[in-house]
Amino acid sequence: MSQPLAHWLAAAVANNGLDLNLSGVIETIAAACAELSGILRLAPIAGQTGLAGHTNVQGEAQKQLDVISNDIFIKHLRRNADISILVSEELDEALHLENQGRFMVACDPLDGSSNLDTNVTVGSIFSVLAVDPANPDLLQPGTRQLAAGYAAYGPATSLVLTFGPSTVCFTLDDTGTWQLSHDALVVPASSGEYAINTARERFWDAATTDYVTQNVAGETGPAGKRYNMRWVGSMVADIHRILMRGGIFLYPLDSENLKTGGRLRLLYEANPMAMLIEAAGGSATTGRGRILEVQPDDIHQRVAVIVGSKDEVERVNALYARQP
Ligand code: P6P
Repeated sequence: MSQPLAHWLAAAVANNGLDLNLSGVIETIAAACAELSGILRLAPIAGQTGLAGHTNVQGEAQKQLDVISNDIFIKHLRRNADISILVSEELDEALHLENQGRFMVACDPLDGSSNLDTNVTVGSIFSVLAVDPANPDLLQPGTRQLAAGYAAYGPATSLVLTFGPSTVCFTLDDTGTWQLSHDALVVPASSGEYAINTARERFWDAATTDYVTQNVAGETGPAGKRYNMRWVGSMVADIHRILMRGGIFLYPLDSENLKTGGRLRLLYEANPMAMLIEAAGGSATTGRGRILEVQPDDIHQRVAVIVGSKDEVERVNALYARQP
């Protein structure tokens, strides 16, 4: 099956009407991720897994590699004349590149970086939207994404990508080439695996509490089957598992994060993951509506994220529907 990303994109342009410039944007992002992969593999030796000594717009302590990753994305994106805007988790404001291109990239250059010093899988998450460079609309709902994806820096380095109709996966080979490894990922509708940070149980709303309680009850409870729980603390790792074998990932609104609108960011975490999961046959909700239909009001807006196997997401939605 292996087929280089460049060949796969060229075939999509030739046979499926993929916009040539959009395919170029993906090649640019893929090159940034390939460069970052090489740096991450050697970071412990280079002494780069520590703190950078300042905080980002999210109020989070930045790691050296957060800054390095963001700089790598800026370097690569600036070289592509079709990309005029970068929204990054690591930048307070949108960065207007010197280009007059008609594409905007929203990204989390290194998601899960708090895991770096423990060598856990981390990732780069990205979303591509169309903009008028003269008057760019930064606050578009996820339904307007042209492409979305992530790189997962784990035992293998994966690039998972969608333009809408399907979700595909490439793996970085030892020559630095992305090779097609999965040509159509499908999230099974049913699953016995859920991912949530159970240390937050005291903050949960009734719907979340009921859902987890039902899962813990297993065969003897209303779910009527046994569940297992996984929580990596790195969204890319959890979502990759769900795309590979099913499951559900929950970071709901709770009594503590309610004041900030949730934990995960809409433009460059929730929306791209929602597009990937839906393109693979799964569902993506805030508990009160489809993630992709949320109208952003800020580039760093946070939102509740409940995504994965359709049957599981529907159980959660039914519990929210009963909640006042
Ligand atoms: P918690 C990493 O910081 C992140 O943004 C996601 O990758 C991850 O799923 C989540 O936060 C983990 O949050 O509250 O469990 O540390």
